Amino acid sequence: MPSLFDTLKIKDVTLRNRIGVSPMCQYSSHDGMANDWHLVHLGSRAIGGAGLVIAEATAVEPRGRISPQDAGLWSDEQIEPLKRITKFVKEHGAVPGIQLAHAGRKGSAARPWEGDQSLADEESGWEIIAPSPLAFGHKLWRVPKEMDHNDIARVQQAFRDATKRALEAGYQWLELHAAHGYLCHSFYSPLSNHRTDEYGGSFENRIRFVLETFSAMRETWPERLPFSVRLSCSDWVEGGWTIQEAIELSKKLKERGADMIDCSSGFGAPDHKNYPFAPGWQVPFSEAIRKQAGIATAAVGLITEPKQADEIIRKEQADLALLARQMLRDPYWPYRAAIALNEKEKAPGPAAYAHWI
Ligand code: 8CM
Repeated sequence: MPSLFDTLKIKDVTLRNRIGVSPMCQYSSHDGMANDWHLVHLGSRAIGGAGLVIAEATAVEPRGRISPQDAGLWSDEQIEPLKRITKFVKEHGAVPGIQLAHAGRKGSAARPWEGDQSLADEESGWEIIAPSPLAFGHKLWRVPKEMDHNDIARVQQAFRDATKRALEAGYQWLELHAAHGYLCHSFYSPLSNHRTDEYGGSFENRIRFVLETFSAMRETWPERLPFSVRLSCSDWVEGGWTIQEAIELSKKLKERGADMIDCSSGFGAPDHKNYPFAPGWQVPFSEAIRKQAGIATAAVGLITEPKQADEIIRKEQADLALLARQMLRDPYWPYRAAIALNEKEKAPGPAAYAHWI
């Protein structure tokens, strides 16, 4: 029976344990460039003992940023500061990962602590794109331009180019952000995709964009390195995307070379009143995809307690536990978890700390 402090080998990469830092937007970049904040933020969590540290949603083109302060990999200049971070993360025993993203119709917004609302052109906003010209709603009032076939090809090329840059920057784990109402999710959800061409309508057509984008990235990303896809496994809305569709999509991603599905949900529409927020609320999606699509999964969402995370792994509901907000509260969570689970020897800490604690 696997447990939280067992290693996890996927392709040529071995994680020292089953604890991952979920990608978390810092909204702290200038022109998409990483800086000392990102080094300290990600570096602390590597020192903190996680097996995998996934850098925040990183835009593949400027139009694909959520906010003006998002991280980016749309230019070669953005590689160098990331190299410093990946080197540090590796030196401290964690595997550096990166989540590549395009915000689609949720782009051009103020960062959360500045209101989360759409930014107008004169407030440093920009034209956004999506499968259909439908605004997200609530504070995100901007109406996106409907993508034509040129736009689709250009965005997919941007994902390919950013993948190449991620490899050059030293990342060893790639994730495609295909959840939370951003571009890929907005194609596969019937709520946001009203197209009548081959990218809309039937299930096969709605998943075409994410499958093509994934394949373009997989061709570029070395076969020996892991590649995960974060999905919204349900829209939590009557008439929206369902877990059955997410299972079918996961099977197709597996056939095309995906190594893991990172199982999240929702956030494709502004109304969250149907979401059953509770500890481990998205774990059933991970379990269903792991069993029914036969692919490794990551569980994410309100995982805070060592025993809870360990049980998810022991019950084989997921192969990896991703922690987000709990890692903001406590970068040293893996050490505390090792002590709580009587496995202190599996997480001794960096030498400069271990002797004293
Ligand atoms: C912010 C940016 C991008 C995301 C996010 C958030 C916040 C919560 C979340 O996902 O679940 O994908």
